[in-house]
Amino acid sequence: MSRQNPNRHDIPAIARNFEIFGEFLEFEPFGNGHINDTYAASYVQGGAVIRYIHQRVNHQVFKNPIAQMENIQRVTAHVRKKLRRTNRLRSTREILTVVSSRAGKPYFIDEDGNFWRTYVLIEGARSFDVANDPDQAFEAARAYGKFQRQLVDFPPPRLHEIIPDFHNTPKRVHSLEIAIREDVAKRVKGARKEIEFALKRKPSASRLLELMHAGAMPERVVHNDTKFNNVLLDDENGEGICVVDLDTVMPGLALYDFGDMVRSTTNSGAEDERDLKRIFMRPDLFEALLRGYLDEAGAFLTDAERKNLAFAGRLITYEIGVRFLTDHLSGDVYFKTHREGHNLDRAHTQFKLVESMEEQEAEMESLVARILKPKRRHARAKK
Ligand code: ADP
Ligand code: GN1
Ligand code: MG
Repeated sequence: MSRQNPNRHDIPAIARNFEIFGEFLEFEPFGNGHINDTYAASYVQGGAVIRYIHQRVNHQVFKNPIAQMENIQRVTAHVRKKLRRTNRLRSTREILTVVSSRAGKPYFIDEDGNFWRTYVLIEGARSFDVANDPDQAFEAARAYGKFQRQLVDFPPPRLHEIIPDFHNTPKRVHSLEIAIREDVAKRVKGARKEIEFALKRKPSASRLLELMHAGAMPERVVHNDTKFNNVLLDDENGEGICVVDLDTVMPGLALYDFGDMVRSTTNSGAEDERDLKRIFMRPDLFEALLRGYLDEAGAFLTDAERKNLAFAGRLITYEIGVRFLTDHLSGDVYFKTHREGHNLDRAHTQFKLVESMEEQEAEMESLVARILKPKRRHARAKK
């Protein structure tokens, strides 16, 4: 099992390698991400306490952190330029800010070969693992939609593909099949039902890729990891103010982002809830996501993208379920786990959610159709 041990890293020593002025006060592990080791550290600068995020990049997952930081810097610079034009005060609150190392690099490599980066910590806002109400879902989706919109005119060269085939669902299923065949952790026997569920749905795994290859869906610069807890909501007014976790920002489909919003936000329970009776797709949250996302992305989405909004939710939920199941069968080597069978529980929950979306397919599609329908102007109102 992989766990985060807060004493594992000498954060004050790491922190000294970044361009931060003032006295180091304290640090604590931060957030609930499944991949990196994230810490919030406080400093006293000129009499005020200022916080930064220090983050160890998981280099097992991200094999080329230098290319990753290049992507992150280009993307954040592009968005910041736009923010500055409208409101300079928001330019370090609505997009991540990378803090340079003392050597002038956007990262620092420690003596154990760990790769560290530092961000300005965005204050007065937080992320949630589970959405409480439609307002939160709306705000999160609007923030992710806005992020895509801000990147619609992102200039060449093409961003590095940080993890190739990250959302290639058929390849994810293929990796599952390999894990079943190899059965390295001897867990196949205990996961028969989940395996059967996953393999039965293999035929629909390639729909979005086929549309992309047919030219109906454009490649865009997208976030690729639009989990509900990767967006910060303002403490005071609940507004979705900043999208974080830019590790996987790279070329992809707009619907990968919408799909993962649906997976992580419309769930009636936690991602790893064990009591499956509590898991279903909440249509009120789905509707809020649609409205929030389309508020920003409605202006640029193609017809094929619009028509597949509901399908994308089911596909990405299935895909992440397949990934959790694969990791379980491989002995928990990718996602952080905090208990025995954690990845299997997560897979279980994702598949229950897929089932709930299958049952509510007609309702989801009609919600999409209703929201996309152009508002009819009252003939006389114009006179
Ligand atoms: P992981 O890749 O492991 O998911 P994240 O980059 O998402 O790591 O960081 C983990 C959590 O830390 C996020 O979900 C968010 O709550 C918080 N976080 C990350 N960066 C910032 C930041 N700059 N300001 C405030 N909170 C942040
Ligand atoms: C990981 O990093 P985090 O916790 O935001 C994963 C996503 C999965 C998600 C499932 C780089 O996201 O792809 O959808 O867990 N990130 C990576 O909760 O693999
Ligand atoms: Mg995250």
